[in-house]
Amino acid sequence: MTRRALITGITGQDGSYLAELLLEKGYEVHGIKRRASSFNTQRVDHLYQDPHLGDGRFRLHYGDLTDASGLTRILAETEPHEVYNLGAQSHVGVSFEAPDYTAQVDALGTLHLLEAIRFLKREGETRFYQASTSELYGQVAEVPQTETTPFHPRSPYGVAKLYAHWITVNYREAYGLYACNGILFNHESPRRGETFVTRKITRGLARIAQGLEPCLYMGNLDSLRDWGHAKDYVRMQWLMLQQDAPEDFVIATGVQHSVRDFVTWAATDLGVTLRFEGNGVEEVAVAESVTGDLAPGIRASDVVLRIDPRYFRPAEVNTLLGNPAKARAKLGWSPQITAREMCAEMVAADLMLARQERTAREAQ
Ligand code: NDP
Ligand code: GDR
Repeated sequence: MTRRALITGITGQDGSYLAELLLEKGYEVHGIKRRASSFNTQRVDHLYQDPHLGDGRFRLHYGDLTDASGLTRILAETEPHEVYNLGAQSHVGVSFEAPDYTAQVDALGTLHLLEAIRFLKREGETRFYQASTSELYGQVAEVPQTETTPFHPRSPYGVAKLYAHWITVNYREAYGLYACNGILFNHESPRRGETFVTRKITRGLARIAQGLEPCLYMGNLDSLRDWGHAKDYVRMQWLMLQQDAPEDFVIATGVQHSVRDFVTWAATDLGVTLRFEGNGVEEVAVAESVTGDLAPGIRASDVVLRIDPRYFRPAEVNTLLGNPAKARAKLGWSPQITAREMCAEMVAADLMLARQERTAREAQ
């Protein structure tokens, strides 16, 4: 029998990789996309087949996590065996500017899905995966963080996700739903949204290297994160729903780096050695030497990075480091791609895009 999955957030980074993985495994994949005034399906366009021509195993439905009745209808129509709730207002910085909306989508959106699953009672089990986050730890009380580390979120995003986390646990305990949380640490890829720090760095420096922009403006360079690759992490999302009993798992690499490290790596991959000068908001990064075959952007002695206080957050999560021991022991999972390798992949992808844009501009 063909298994059916429903993915919210299918147009996002993780949703696109998870859809690919499930299609490879033979699933029928249904995804929820939001109505937007311009195209927002670029990350999954390569999966789309004309339902009249292809095998129709990939289908998109209009919906929104704030629209409970719409979600219930989609669940009733698609009758999924597995629901992956990846949809969210997922930007921590933006959540300070849109706290109410973030709560509606990230907290109540999760409740809407759980309620729909509980009421519809598909014949056989509907398993539920919740995209929980290391942002729950916030002001960390323990290093490294495990499934039992206390939570202290530091943003409206983190607090909304805390509700989503506990309502998932609650529906498991109260109604016996197969529902679990993947507490995922930061994971990135060439498909990462352009305003998250890793992609902002690889895209920004690649554009400077191609002469498309003069300078990259950043926030807190001292922030420490445990970065993995999204492809490794979606494998875990699927594995968590294949167990005999539902459980929550931390997914992380167990290795930590600073934002400044990531800037240095990306510059190195572009053939640029950086020197950091100054302190706090006065800090800048200067290109000390340039060896790459670059045109016509960075020259030695150019300032390529400046601090802009607007990118500091009202409350920061300074350090996160996960311990994935439980996932390793129980699910046999370990990440295959290091943060350094991932940075090189992201730089190569962004350099290609920047080169294409420069060529297009020159042709005008
Ligand atoms: P993205 O920001 O790339 O994708 C978010 C997805 O949610 C997009 O498809 C977006 O649609 C959709 N979405 C946003 N608002 C709504 C809404 N109101 N109704 C329906 N869908 C909506 O996130 P990621 O792929 O990086 O992350 C996936 C999930 O994992 C998120 O829940 C995130 O919070 C969580 N997470 C991510 C981590 C990471 O490091 N990437 C780590 C831990 C947790 P659109 O394309 O139209 O904007
Ligand atoms: P995060 O990711 O907040 O950890 O949330 P992000 O990449 O936005 O920030 C990581 C760290 O970098 C610092 N930083 C900057 N961040 C951004 N976005 N832009 C900047 O210019 C900048 N300069 C420094 C931040 O202050 C922060 O400390 C991500 C999201 O994917 C969440 O959805 C997910 O839950 C968590 O990861 C785990």
